[in-house]
Amino acid sequence: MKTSKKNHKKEPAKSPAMEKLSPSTNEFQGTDIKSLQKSFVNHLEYSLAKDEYSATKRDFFKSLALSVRDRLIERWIETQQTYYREGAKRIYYLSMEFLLGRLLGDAISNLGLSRNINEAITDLGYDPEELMNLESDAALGNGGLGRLAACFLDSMATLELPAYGYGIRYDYGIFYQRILNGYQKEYPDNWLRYGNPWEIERPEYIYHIKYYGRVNEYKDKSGRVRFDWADTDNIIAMAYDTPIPGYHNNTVNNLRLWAAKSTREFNLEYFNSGDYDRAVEDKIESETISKVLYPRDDFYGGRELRLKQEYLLVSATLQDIIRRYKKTHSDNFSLFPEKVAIQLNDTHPVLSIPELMRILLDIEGLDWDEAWDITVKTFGYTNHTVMPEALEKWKVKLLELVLPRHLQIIYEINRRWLGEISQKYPGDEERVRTLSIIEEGEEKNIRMANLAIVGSHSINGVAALHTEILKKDVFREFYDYWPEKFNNKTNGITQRRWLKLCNPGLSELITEKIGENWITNLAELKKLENFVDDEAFRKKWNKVQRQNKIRLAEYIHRKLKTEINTDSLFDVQVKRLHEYKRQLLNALHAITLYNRIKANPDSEVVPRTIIFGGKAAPAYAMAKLIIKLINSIADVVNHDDGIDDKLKVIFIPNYSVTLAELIIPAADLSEQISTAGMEASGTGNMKFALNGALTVGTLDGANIEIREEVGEENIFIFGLKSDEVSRRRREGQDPRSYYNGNAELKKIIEMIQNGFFSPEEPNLFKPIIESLLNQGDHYMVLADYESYVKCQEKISQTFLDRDKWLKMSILNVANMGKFSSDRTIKEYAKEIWDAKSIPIKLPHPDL
Ligand code: NBG
Repeated sequence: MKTSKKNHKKEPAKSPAMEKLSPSTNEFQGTDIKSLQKSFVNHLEYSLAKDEYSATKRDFFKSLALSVRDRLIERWIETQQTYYREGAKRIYYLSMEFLLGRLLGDAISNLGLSRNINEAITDLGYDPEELMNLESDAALGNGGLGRLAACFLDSMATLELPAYGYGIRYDYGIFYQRILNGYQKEYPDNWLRYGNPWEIERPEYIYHIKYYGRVNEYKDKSGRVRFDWADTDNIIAMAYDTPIPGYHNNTVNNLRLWAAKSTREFNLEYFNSGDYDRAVEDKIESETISKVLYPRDDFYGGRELRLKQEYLLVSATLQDIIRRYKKTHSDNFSLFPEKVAIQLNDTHPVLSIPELMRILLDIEGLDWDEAWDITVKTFGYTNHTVMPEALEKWKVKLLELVLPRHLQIIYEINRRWLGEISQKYPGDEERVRTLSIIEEGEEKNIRMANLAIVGSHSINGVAALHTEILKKDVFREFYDYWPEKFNNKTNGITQRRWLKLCNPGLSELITEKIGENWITNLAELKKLENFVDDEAFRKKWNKVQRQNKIRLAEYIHRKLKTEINTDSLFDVQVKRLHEYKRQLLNALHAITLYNRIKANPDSEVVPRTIIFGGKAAPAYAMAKLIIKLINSIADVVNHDDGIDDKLKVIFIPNYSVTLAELIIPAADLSEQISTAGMEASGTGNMKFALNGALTVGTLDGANIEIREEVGEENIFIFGLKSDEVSRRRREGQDPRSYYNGNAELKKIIEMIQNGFFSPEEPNLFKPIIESLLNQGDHYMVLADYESYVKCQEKISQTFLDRDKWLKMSILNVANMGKFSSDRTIKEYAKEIWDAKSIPIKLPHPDL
């Protein structure tokens, strides 16, 4: 930032001209209604060049966003200056994904401007909510991992931690999903089409990023062997900054996203010889590096472009971190780990480890041992999945081509590491093979998780069970060697977005009873337990939930033209489509209910609306087929006159952060039914429970800890446990025995198999049946079917007792304190980063 270039030890002197414009007289800063209106009108005219006749609704949204952004700027600058002045230890959160969603509502709420903005805009004759709905989602992430990063940014700013997010500014975020004829179709998410009012372009922060080339060895003046990475193809990384305000404080942290730019607009040689196309080709090729987010989570693809993306993030970020460090410490790197903590969000940014080594060795001239000591003390690594297909490996051949110096460094790290363990375990070759960073074989691979563990001082899982699985199974040998490096940090969510913002009705009701401290201290919710037996309170709770259900029903009606029964049990599963998340099990249950109603048309049933939402990776054929199956079931069920409004199946297209904010507060039941041992944590589970939905779930991920908090009488648990799943997988199971042993299940499978749901294409769902019956049913869908259906029966019975259900709902909310990302971040700050809060004082506190 410009101001930070000044001498940060003194208050920067203001020129007389600046003095005149100082914020205390600056109308753009005022938070009263008149000043807000003035800002709004000024932006419309002077930033957007529109008048009341030519302005579109989107212009009004933009003017509003820019007016709110103005109110962040002074705090933003002051925050950065304070960090310099105080010599703060900085936290850097490196992530290939930030699933931010919309930012306007969040900024308004965190600034405490909700009431005044509402009045100001309404008074001008516009509907603030309508304007806010015009903001497009910043959807630079796939699912839980990206949303977690966004929740963490909010918590770090609220806790006044000197933190920076670093990521990639993809031109296209996660694809837009439409459902056509029951099939998922992907469309580009052109989220920047109308500009992005939040980001500030920083052409002054550009860095060269090198690829390819070769490594030259030479001797420096003192005769030491050094390495130089030369003849590289270069591109430029350019910074775009987004302000991240804390809640009701003066902290505004920075999220810096990198875009790839060509080093030159044109290749002049081609241009001069008349080959215009060729001349721009280079530029286009360089800039594709930050074009698009890879739409797979829990899966690693091994593509060259993805490797280049990862290195773009890593190289630009480390150059930026070191530039900032040197401003205060010049080239004294011994203090680096005391001033810098870097958290690696999964293995995606793990090239940071050899990159920091390269900078310290080749550029700064440190020797290996010193550089390595600094590196290990600086990095922490968070693992987010145990699925083998998700653990990144890069082909040695590819690395050798794209990042030859890094490959050398990784080899040297591994040589020293293997030396260390061979000493500890002489002759134990099997163990050495497992611990090696290099996977031997026909094609050699670099195992990025192993590199992460060796190069970090902390390795954490994201829920208690997950961390145990890492220690006992996935990284067992590492845990044996370094038990002290491993720790758990159970995920959390920010209550500012996931209760206050998305569920204003419930928030107000809660605040009315227990005050508003829960907004920054979620444990306060415990006080709600005092009102469980208060009938009037329960009535109000019920009313809020009803209104949320009506709001969702209206959306579904508008979008899908399907009428749903708002008295029915809203049974919701929204999340990425994955076999391990078992949307299929839920679909089998839907068919079960359908068959039961058909068999006994006159019997009383608890009406249900089963709602699905979620994207399947475009290349994940099985997940896409499951979407088609759900929509085919919906087609049959929703058009069957005999079913009436006893059962509806709904697939809401294009699940996103913004849709989550609409759907989650309307749920009665939250489906968290992954195969035990496979969902590292889950965070949707927390969002639903915080909004009063009851959970049906397996003992997986954070479900286990949710059960601990809310009590087993307030959650519906079913199914195999994770050790039972492992045992069956080890010893083999016979999925057919479940099929033969349960007549209802058998009938369902046969219906799918015989084309009941796909009469035009009877074999359409064969791959699903094959995976269940003939390929071992890896995800234990059949094994868990019976226990799931029984559990669902109990849920329906409970739903009939409205009072009981409401009490359970209140008790769930009351006991969600643990699952605030504020709690998670405090643990990271204390146990991994050793970082302290730095409150920001504004130079003009009276504003
Ligand atoms: C996901 C897990 C979730 C977990 C989030 C956030 C990846 C690789 N992992 O269970 O599947 O809640 O990470 O930790 O996206």
